[in-house]
Amino acid sequence: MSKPFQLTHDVIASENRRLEADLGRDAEHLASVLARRGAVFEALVARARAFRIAVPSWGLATGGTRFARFPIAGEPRDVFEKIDDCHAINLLVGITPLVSLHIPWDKPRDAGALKAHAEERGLAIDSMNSNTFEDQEGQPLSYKYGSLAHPDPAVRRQAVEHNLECIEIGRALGASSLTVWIGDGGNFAGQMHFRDALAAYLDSMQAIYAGLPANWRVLLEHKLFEPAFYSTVINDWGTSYWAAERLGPQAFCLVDLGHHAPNVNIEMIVARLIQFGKLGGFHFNDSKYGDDDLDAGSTKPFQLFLVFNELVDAELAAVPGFTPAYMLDQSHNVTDPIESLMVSAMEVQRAYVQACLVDRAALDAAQEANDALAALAALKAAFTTDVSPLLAMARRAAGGAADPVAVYRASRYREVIAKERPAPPRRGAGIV
Ligand code: AOS
Ligand code: ZN
Ligand code: ZN
Repeated sequence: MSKPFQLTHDVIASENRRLEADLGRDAEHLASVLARRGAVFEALVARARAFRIAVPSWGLATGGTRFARFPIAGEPRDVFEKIDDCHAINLLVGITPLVSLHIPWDKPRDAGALKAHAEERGLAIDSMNSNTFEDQEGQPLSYKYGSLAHPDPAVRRQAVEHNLECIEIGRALGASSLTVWIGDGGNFAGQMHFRDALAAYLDSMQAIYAGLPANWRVLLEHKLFEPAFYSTVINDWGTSYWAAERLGPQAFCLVDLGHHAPNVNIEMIVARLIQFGKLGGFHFNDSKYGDDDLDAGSTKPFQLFLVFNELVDAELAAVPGFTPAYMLDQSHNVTDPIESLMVSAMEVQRAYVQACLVDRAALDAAQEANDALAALAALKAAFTTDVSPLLAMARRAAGGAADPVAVYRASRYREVIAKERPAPPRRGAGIV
Protein backbone atom coordinates (compact mmCIF):
# COMPACT_ATOMS: atom_id res chain seq x y z
CA MET A 1 0.00 0.00 0.00
CA SER A 2 1.30 3.47 -0.86
CA LYS A 3 2.30 6.07 1.68
CA PRO A 4 -0.13 8.91 2.23
CA PHE A 5 0.14 11.74 -0.28
CA GLN A 6 2.78 14.20 0.90
CA LEU A 7 0.98 17.39 -0.09
CA THR A 8 -0.62 19.15 2.84
CA HIS A 9 -2.83 22.19 3.07
CA ASP A 10 0.26 24.03 4.35
CA VAL A 11 2.27 23.23 1.21
CA ILE A 12 -0.65 24.31 -0.95
CA ALA A 13 -1.07 27.50 1.06
CA SER A 14 2.58 28.42 0.59
CA GLU A 15 2.27 27.86 -3.20
CA ASN A 16 -0.90 29.97 -3.14
CA ARG A 17 0.95 32.86 -1.56
CA ARG A 18 3.06 33.22 -4.71
CA LEU A 19 -0.07 33.95 -6.74
CA GLU A 20 -1.83 35.99 -4.09
CA ALA A 21 -1.20 39.51 -5.36
CA ASP A 22 -2.16 38.83 -8.98
CA LEU A 23 -5.18 36.78 -7.98
CA GLY A 24 -6.37 39.53 -5.64
CA ARG A 25 -6.22 42.12 -8.44
CA ASP A 26 -7.95 39.82 -10.95
CA ALA A 27 -10.67 38.91 -8.45
CA GLU A 28 -11.27 42.56 -7.62
CA HIS A 29 -11.68 43.41 -11.28
CA LEU A 30 -14.08 40.50 -11.84
CA ALA A 31 -16.09 41.46 -8.74
CA SER A 32 -16.59 44.96 -10.12
CA VAL A 33 -17.61 43.62 -13.56
CA LEU A 34 -20.12 41.29 -11.89
CA ALA A 35 -21.41 44.03 -9.58
CA ARG A 36 -22.29 46.17 -12.62
CA ARG A 37 -24.48 43.26 -13.71
CA GLY A 38 -26.07 42.92 -10.29
CA ALA A 39 -24.17 39.74 -9.36
CA VAL A 40 -22.40 39.37 -6.01
CA PHE A 41 -18.91 37.92 -6.23
CA GLU A 42 -18.96 36.35 -2.73
CA ALA A 43 -22.33 34.71 -3.36
CA LEU A 44 -20.96 33.11 -6.52
CA VAL A 45 -17.85 31.95 -4.66
CA ALA A 46 -20.18 30.24 -2.19
CA ARG A 47 -22.03 28.50 -5.02
CA ALA A 48 -18.75 27.43 -6.63
CA ARG A 49 -17.56 26.01 -3.29
CA ALA A 50 -20.78 24.03 -2.84
CA PHE A 51 -20.39 22.39 -6.26
CA ARG A 52 -19.60 18.63 -6.14
CA ILE A 53 -18.51 16.18 -8.80
CA ALA A 54 -17.42 12.54 -8.46
CA VAL A 55 -14.19 11.16 -9.86
CA PRO A 56 -14.35 7.78 -11.65
CA SER A 57 -11.96 5.25 -10.14
CA TRP A 58 -11.37 3.85 -13.62
CA GLY A 59 -10.14 7.22 -14.91
CA LEU A 60 -7.04 7.19 -12.70
CA ALA A 61 -5.10 4.75 -14.84
CA THR A 62 -4.29 5.62 -18.44
CA GLY A 63 -6.77 4.45 -21.03
CA GLY A 64 -5.92 3.20 -24.46
CA THR A 65 -6.32 3.98 -28.09
CA ARG A 66 -7.90 1.34 -30.30
CA PHE A 67 -4.44 -0.08 -30.82
CA ALA A 68 -2.62 0.10 -27.52
CA ARG A 69 -2.39 1.37 -24.02
CA PHE A 70 0.76 3.24 -23.02
CA PRO A 71 0.83 3.20 -19.22
CA ILE A 72 2.70 5.88 -17.29
CA ALA A 73 4.75 5.40 -14.17
CA GLY A 74 3.01 5.43 -10.84
CA GLU A 75 -0.42 4.32 -11.96
CA PRO A 76 -2.57 3.04 -9.09
CA ARG A 77 -2.49 -0.75 -8.82
CA ASP A 78 -5.58 -1.26 -6.73
CA VAL A 79 -8.61 0.56 -5.42
CA PHE A 80 -6.76 1.78 -2.31
CA GLU A 81 -4.17 3.52 -4.46
CA LYS A 82 -6.95 4.94 -6.64
CA ILE A 83 -8.45 6.44 -3.49
CA ASP A 84 -5.03 7.92 -2.65
CA ASP A 85 -4.95 9.63 -6.06
CA CYS A 86 -8.52 10.86 -5.58
CA HIS A 87 -7.37 12.33 -2.28
CA ALA A 88 -4.63 14.26 -4.06
CA ILE A 89 -7.15 15.56 -6.59
CA ASN A 90 -9.61 16.65 -3.94
CA LEU A 91 -6.93 18.32 -1.83
CA LEU A 92 -6.04 20.49 -4.78
CA VAL A 93 -9.43 21.24 -6.32
CA GLY A 94 -11.70 20.84 -3.27
CA ILE A 95 -14.84 19.87 -5.18
CA THR A 96 -14.31 16.13 -5.68
CA PRO A 97 -14.86 14.39 -2.33
CA LEU A 98 -16.75 11.58 -4.12
CA VAL A 99 -15.39 8.51 -5.89
CA SER A 100 -17.44 6.39 -8.25
CA LEU A 101 -16.42 2.72 -8.25
CA HIS A 102 -16.59 0.00 -10.91
CA ILE A 103 -17.10 -3.65 -9.96
CA PRO A 104 -15.32 -6.05 -10.30
CA TRP A 105 -12.37 -3.75 -11.13
CA ASP A 106 -12.63 -2.20 -7.64
CA LYS A 107 -14.06 -5.15 -5.74
CA PRO A 108 -12.61 -4.85 -2.22
CA ARG A 109 -11.52 -7.84 -0.18
CA ASP A 110 -12.53 -5.88 2.89
CA ALA A 111 -15.23 -3.28 2.27
CA GLY A 112 -14.90 -1.88 5.80
CA ALA A 113 -11.20 -1.22 5.30
CA LEU A 114 -11.84 0.49 1.97
CA LYS A 115 -14.57 2.68 3.45
CA ALA A 116 -12.27 3.66 6.32
CA HIS A 117 -9.40 4.35 3.87
CA ALA A 118 -11.67 6.72 1.93
CA GLU A 119 -13.12 8.41 5.00
CA GLU A 120 -9.69 9.02 6.52
CA ARG A 121 -8.95 11.01 3.37
CA GLY A 122 -12.21 12.97 3.49
CA LEU A 123 -13.74 10.98 0.65
CA ALA A 124 -17.01 9.08 0.24
CA ILE A 125 -18.09 6.44 -2.24
CA ASP A 126 -20.50 7.68 -4.87
CA SER A 127 -22.30 5.56 -7.45
CA MET A 128 -21.48 1.87 -7.94
CA ASN A 129 -21.02 0.89 -11.59
CA SER A 130 -21.62 -2.68 -12.71
CA ASN A 131 -19.68 -4.36 -15.48
CA THR A 132 -21.41 -6.88 -17.71
CA PHE A 133 -19.59 -5.74 -20.85
CA GLU A 134 -16.47 -7.85 -20.21
CA ASP A 135 -15.96 -11.47 -19.29
CA GLN A 136 -14.11 -11.99 -16.02
CA GLU A 137 -11.82 -14.87 -15.20
CA GLY A 138 -13.77 -17.84 -13.88
CA GLN A 139 -17.12 -16.43 -14.97
CA PRO A 140 -19.34 -19.36 -16.04
CA LEU A 141 -21.22 -17.72 -18.95
CA SER A 142 -19.99 -15.27 -21.57
CA TYR A 143 -21.32 -11.79 -22.33
CA LYS A 144 -20.15 -12.04 -25.93
CA TYR A 145 -23.74 -11.71 -27.13
CA GLY A 146 -25.03 -9.51 -24.36
CA SER A 147 -25.87 -9.54 -20.69
CA LEU A 148 -29.10 -8.12 -19.23
CA ALA A 149 -30.72 -8.37 -22.68
CA HIS A 150 -29.15 -11.69 -23.73
CA PRO A 151 -31.55 -14.17 -25.36
CA ASP A 152 -30.49 -16.85 -22.83
CA PRO A 153 -32.18 -16.37 -19.42
CA ALA A 154 -29.19 -18.01 -17.68
CA VAL A 155 -26.84 -15.26 -18.92
CA ARG A 156 -29.37 -12.63 -17.94
CA ARG A 157 -29.59 -14.16 -14.47
CA GLN A 158 -25.81 -14.07 -14.10
CA ALA A 159 -25.79 -10.37 -15.08
CA VAL A 160 -28.62 -9.62 -12.64
CA GLU A 161 -26.74 -11.40 -9.83
CA HIS A 162 -23.67 -9.30 -10.58
CA ASN A 163 -25.69 -6.10 -10.27
CA LEU A 164 -27.20 -7.29 -6.99
CA GLU A 165 -23.68 -7.99 -5.75
CA CYS A 166 -22.70 -4.42 -6.71
CA ILE A 167 -25.55 -3.15 -4.55
CA GLU A 168 -24.37 -5.29 -1.63
CA ILE A 169 -20.80 -4.05 -1.93
CA GLY A 170 -22.09 -0.49 -2.30
CA ARG A 171 -24.18 -0.80 0.86
CA ALA A 172 -21.13 -1.83 2.83
CA LEU A 173 -19.24 1.17 1.40
CA GLY A 174 -22.00 3.70 2.12
CA ALA A 175 -22.98 4.26 -1.52
CA SER A 176 -26.55 5.01 -2.49
CA SER A 177 -26.83 4.50 -6.22
CA LEU A 178 -26.14 1.92 -8.88
CA THR A 179 -25.26 2.97 -12.43
CA VAL A 180 -26.08 0.42 -15.09
CA TRP A 181 -24.52 0.64 -18.51
CA ILE A 182 -24.70 -2.41 -20.75
CA GLY A 183 -22.70 -3.15 -23.86
CA ASP A 184 -25.57 -5.21 -25.27
CA GLY A 185 -26.31 -4.75 -28.93
CA GLY A 186 -26.12 -6.30 -32.38
CA ASN A 187 -23.27 -6.21 -34.86
CA PHE A 188 -25.26 -7.07 -37.98
CA ALA A 189 -28.62 -6.14 -39.40
CA GLY A 190 -31.14 -8.74 -38.31
CA GLN A 191 -28.90 -10.19 -35.59
CA MET A 192 -31.04 -8.92 -32.76
CA HIS A 193 -34.78 -8.92 -32.26
CA PHE A 194 -35.13 -5.31 -31.14
CA ARG A 195 -38.36 -5.64 -29.16
CA ASP A 196 -37.44 -8.95 -27.51
CA ALA A 197 -34.03 -7.60 -26.44
CA LEU A 198 -35.58 -4.53 -24.84
CA ALA A 199 -38.23 -6.65 -23.12
CA ALA A 200 -35.47 -8.92 -21.75
CA TYR A 201 -33.55 -5.87 -20.50
CA LEU A 202 -36.60 -4.54 -18.68
CA ASP A 203 -37.26 -7.92 -17.12
CA SER A 204 -33.64 -8.11 -15.87
CA MET A 205 -33.73 -4.53 -14.62
CA GLN A 206 -36.92 -5.27 -12.72
CA ALA A 207 -35.10 -8.02 -10.83
CA ILE A 208 -32.27 -5.59 -10.01
CA TYR A 209 -34.73 -2.87 -9.04
CA ALA A 210 -36.40 -5.28 -6.62
CA GLY A 211 -33.06 -5.59 -4.81
CA LEU A 212 -32.54 -1.83 -4.49
CA PRO A 213 -32.50 -0.49 -0.91
CA ALA A 214 -35.26 2.04 -0.23
CA ASN A 215 -32.88 5.03 -0.15
CA TRP A 216 -31.03 4.06 -3.34
CA ARG A 217 -31.40 5.16 -6.93
CA VAL A 218 -30.62 3.21 -10.06
CA LEU A 219 -29.23 5.26 -12.95
CA LEU A 220 -29.74 3.94 -16.47
CA GLU A 221 -27.06 4.98 -18.95
CA HIS A 222 -27.96 5.00 -22.62
CA LYS A 223 -25.47 4.85 -25.49
CA LEU A 224 -26.07 5.11 -29.20
CA PHE A 225 -23.06 3.29 -30.50
CA GLU A 226 -20.01 1.16 -29.97
CA PRO A 227 -17.27 0.56 -32.53
CA ALA A 228 -18.38 -2.22 -34.91
CA PHE A 229 -21.92 -2.20 -33.51
CA TYR A 230 -25.00 -2.05 -35.69
CA SER A 231 -27.36 -1.35 -32.80
CA THR A 232 -27.35 -1.00 -29.04
CA VAL A 233 -30.24 -1.97 -26.76
CA ILE A 234 -30.49 1.18 -24.63
CA ASN A 235 -29.65 3.41 -27.54
CA ASP A 236 -31.13 6.76 -26.58
CA TRP A 237 -32.73 8.84 -23.84
CA GLY A 238 -36.23 7.92 -24.95
CA THR A 239 -35.56 4.21 -24.47
CA SER A 240 -33.85 4.95 -21.18
CA TYR A 241 -36.80 7.08 -20.06
CA TRP A 242 -39.25 4.34 -21.03
CA ALA A 243 -37.35 1.82 -18.90
CA ALA A 244 -36.94 4.21 -15.94
CA GLU A 245 -40.63 5.01 -16.03
CA ARG A 246 -41.61 1.34 -15.98
CA LEU A 247 -39.16 0.47 -13.24
CA GLY A 248 -40.50 3.00 -10.76
CA PRO A 249 -39.68 6.07 -8.69
CA GLN A 250 -36.15 5.00 -7.77
CA ALA A 251 -35.07 4.67 -11.41
CA PHE A 252 -33.58 7.62 -13.29
CA CYS A 253 -31.74 8.33 -16.53
CA LEU A 254 -28.05 9.14 -16.70
CA VAL A 255 -26.69 11.29 -19.51
CA ASP A 256 -23.14 10.56 -20.63
CA LEU A 257 -22.13 13.44 -22.88
CA GLY A 258 -20.20 11.12 -25.18
CA HIS A 259 -23.10 8.79 -25.97
CA HIS A 260 -25.00 10.71 -28.62
CA ALA A 261 -24.99 11.18 -32.36
CA PRO A 262 -22.99 14.15 -33.66
CA ASN A 263 -24.97 17.40 -33.46
CA VAL A 264 -27.58 16.01 -31.11
CA ASN A 265 -28.94 18.75 -28.90
CA ILE A 266 -27.88 17.33 -25.53
CA GLU A 267 -29.13 20.29 -23.49
CA MET A 268 -32.60 19.66 -24.84
CA ILE A 269 -32.44 16.01 -23.77
CA VAL A 270 -31.43 17.30 -20.34
CA ALA A 271 -34.39 19.69 -20.27
CA ARG A 272 -36.80 16.92 -21.26
CA LEU A 273 -35.53 14.57 -18.56
CA ILE A 274 -35.79 17.35 -15.97
CA GLN A 275 -39.35 18.06 -17.04
CA PHE A 276 -40.27 14.39 -16.82
CA GLY A 277 -38.70 14.06 -13.35
CA LYS A 278 -36.19 11.45 -14.50
CA LEU A 279 -32.82 13.16 -14.73
CA GLY A 280 -30.62 11.14 -12.39
CA GLY A 281 -27.12 12.20 -13.26
CA PHE A 282 -24.28 12.74 -15.69
CA HIS A 283 -21.09 11.26 -16.94
CA PHE A 284 -19.18 14.32 -18.09
CA ASN A 285 -16.55 14.09 -20.81
CA ASP A 286 -16.01 15.61 -24.22
CA SER A 287 -16.21 13.77 -27.45
CA LYS A 288 -14.95 14.29 -30.96
CA TYR A 289 -15.22 10.98 -32.79
CA GLY A 290 -15.81 8.44 -30.08
CA ASP A 291 -16.97 8.16 -26.53
CA ASP A 292 -15.32 9.24 -23.26
CA ASP A 293 -12.37 10.18 -25.43
CA LEU A 294 -11.61 13.75 -24.38
CA ASP A 295 -11.57 15.78 -21.22
CA ALA A 296 -14.77 17.58 -20.20
CA GLY A 297 -14.95 21.06 -21.71
CA SER A 298 -11.92 20.52 -23.95
CA THR A 299 -13.64 20.75 -27.33
CA LYS A 300 -17.22 21.86 -26.78
CA PRO A 301 -17.27 24.17 -23.78
CA PHE A 302 -20.34 26.02 -25.10
CA GLN A 303 -22.30 22.76 -25.18
CA LEU A 304 -21.28 22.09 -21.58
CA PHE A 305 -22.40 25.59 -20.66
CA LEU A 306 -25.76 25.09 -22.38
CA VAL A 307 -26.28 21.87 -20.42
CA PHE A 308 -25.59 23.78 -17.20
CA ASN A 309 -27.87 26.58 -18.31
CA GLU A 310 -30.70 24.02 -18.16
CA LEU A 311 -29.47 22.63 -14.83
CA VAL A 312 -29.19 26.03 -13.16
CA ASP A 313 -32.57 27.03 -14.56
CA ALA A 314 -34.08 23.92 -12.93
CA GLU A 315 -32.21 24.60 -9.69
CA LEU A 316 -33.52 28.18 -9.54
CA ALA A 317 -37.04 27.00 -10.36
CA ALA A 318 -36.75 24.42 -7.54
CA VAL A 319 -38.05 21.67 -9.81
CA PRO A 320 -39.30 18.93 -7.43
CA GLY A 321 -36.98 15.94 -7.09
CA PHE A 322 -34.20 17.66 -9.05
CA THR A 323 -30.96 16.32 -7.52
CA PRO A 324 -28.77 15.03 -10.36
CA ALA A 325 -25.46 13.35 -9.51
CA TYR A 326 -22.42 14.70 -11.33
CA MET A 327 -19.60 12.36 -12.28
CA LEU A 328 -16.71 12.44 -14.73
CA ASP A 329 -16.29 9.52 -17.12
CA GLN A 330 -13.20 9.89 -19.27
CA SER A 331 -10.40 7.89 -20.76
CA HIS A 332 -6.97 9.54 -20.53
CA ASN A 333 -4.68 8.30 -23.23
CA VAL A 334 -1.92 10.89 -23.48
CA THR A 335 -2.25 12.98 -20.33
CA ASP A 336 -1.54 12.36 -16.67
CA PRO A 337 -4.97 11.19 -15.43
CA ILE A 338 -4.69 13.21 -12.21
CA GLU A 339 -4.10 16.41 -14.20
CA SER A 340 -6.92 15.64 -16.63
CA LEU A 341 -9.37 14.86 -13.85
CA MET A 342 -8.50 18.05 -11.96
CA VAL A 343 -8.84 20.22 -15.05
CA SER A 344 -12.07 18.49 -16.07
CA ALA A 345 -13.67 18.89 -12.65
CA MET A 346 -12.78 22.58 -12.76
CA GLU A 347 -14.16 22.95 -16.30
CA VAL A 348 -17.49 21.45 -15.25
CA GLN A 349 -17.52 23.76 -12.22
CA ARG A 350 -16.72 26.68 -14.55
CA ALA A 351 -19.73 25.84 -16.73
CA TYR A 352 -21.89 25.73 -13.59
CA VAL A 353 -20.71 29.15 -12.38
CA GLN A 354 -21.04 30.68 -15.86
CA ALA A 355 -24.60 29.36 -16.03
CA CYS A 356 -25.26 31.00 -12.66
CA LEU A 357 -24.32 34.32 -14.32
CA VAL A 358 -27.06 34.18 -16.95
CA ASP A 359 -29.38 37.15 -16.64
CA ARG A 360 -32.57 35.08 -16.38
CA ALA A 361 -34.87 38.11 -16.58
CA ALA A 362 -33.20 39.27 -19.80
CA LEU A 363 -33.37 35.76 -21.23
CA ASP A 364 -37.06 35.40 -20.32
CA ALA A 365 -37.85 38.76 -21.87
CA ALA A 366 -36.00 37.88 -25.06
CA GLN A 367 -37.81 34.55 -25.30
CA GLU A 368 -41.19 36.23 -24.72
CA ALA A 369 -40.41 38.77 -27.43
CA ASN A 370 -39.08 36.13 -29.86
CA ASP A 371 -35.85 38.09 -29.91
CA ALA A 372 -33.41 35.35 -30.86
CA LEU A 373 -30.39 37.63 -30.96
CA ALA A 374 -30.99 39.05 -27.50
CA ALA A 375 -31.60 35.56 -26.08
CA LEU A 376 -28.28 34.33 -27.44
CA ALA A 377 -26.60 37.52 -26.23
CA ALA A 378 -27.84 36.84 -22.68
CA LEU A 379 -26.25 33.40 -22.82
CA LYS A 380 -23.05 34.61 -24.47
CA ALA A 381 -22.59 37.37 -21.89
CA ALA A 382 -22.41 34.69 -19.21
CA PHE A 383 -20.41 32.21 -21.26
CA THR A 384 -17.73 34.69 -22.27
CA THR A 385 -17.15 35.91 -18.71
CA ASP A 386 -13.80 34.61 -17.50
CA VAL A 387 -14.66 33.31 -14.04
CA SER A 388 -11.17 31.84 -13.45
CA PRO A 389 -10.31 34.24 -10.58
CA LEU A 390 -13.61 33.40 -8.89
CA LEU A 391 -12.94 29.66 -9.16
CA ALA A 392 -9.40 30.14 -7.84
CA MET A 393 -10.71 32.15 -4.88
CA ALA A 394 -13.29 29.41 -4.16
CA ARG A 395 -10.57 26.75 -4.19
CA ARG A 396 -8.30 28.83 -2.01
CA ALA A 397 -11.08 29.44 0.52
CA ALA A 398 -11.61 25.66 0.72
CA GLY A 399 -7.91 25.04 1.40
CA GLY A 400 -7.24 24.01 -2.20
CA ALA A 401 -4.82 25.34 -4.78
CA ALA A 402 -5.27 28.53 -6.75
CA ASP A 403 -3.47 26.72 -9.59
CA PRO A 404 -3.90 22.96 -8.98
CA VAL A 405 -1.87 21.74 -11.96
CA ALA A 406 1.08 23.99 -11.07
CA VAL A 407 1.07 22.78 -7.46
CA TYR A 408 0.70 19.15 -8.56
CA ARG A 409 3.66 19.45 -10.94
CA ALA A 410 5.75 21.28 -8.36
CA SER A 411 5.04 18.54 -5.82
CA ARG A 412 6.40 15.86 -8.19
CA TYR A 413 3.63 13.60 -6.92
CA ARG A 414 3.80 11.27 -9.92
CA GLU A 415 7.54 10.86 -9.61
CA VAL A 416 7.41 10.16 -5.87
CA ILE A 417 4.51 7.74 -6.11
CA ALA A 418 6.07 5.92 -9.08
CA LYS A 419 8.85 4.68 -6.80
CA GLU A 420 6.26 2.84 -4.73
CA ARG A 421 4.16 1.65 -7.64
CA PRO A 422 6.08 -0.32 -10.26
CA ALA A 423 4.64 -0.14 -13.79
CA PRO A 424 1.68 -2.49 -14.34
CA PRO A 425 2.45 -5.65 -16.31
CA ARG A 426 -0.64 -5.45 -18.57
CA ARG A 427 -0.14 -3.55 -21.80
CA GLY A 428 -3.46 -4.26 -23.45
CA ALA A 429 -5.38 -2.14 -25.93
CA GLY A 430 -8.75 -0.61 -25.36
CA ILE A 431 -10.65 2.52 -24.55
CA VAL A 432 -12.27 2.27 -21.10
C1 AOS B 1 -19.36 3.27 -21.41
O1 AOS B 1 -19.27 3.75 -22.53
C2 AOS B 1 -19.95 4.00 -20.35
O2 AOS B 1 -19.67 5.35 -20.43
C3 AOS B 1 -19.91 3.48 -18.90
O3 AOS B 1 -20.14 4.52 -18.02
C4 AOS B 1 -18.78 2.64 -18.49
O4 AOS B 1 -19.19 1.90 -17.38
C5 AOS B 1 -17.51 3.38 -18.10
O5 AOS B 1 -17.12 4.24 -19.11
C6 AOS B 1 -16.36 2.43 -17.80
O6 AOS B 1 -16.00 1.71 -18.94
ZN1 ZN C 1 -20.36 6.69 -18.94
ZN1 ZN D 1 -19.19 6.14 -22.18
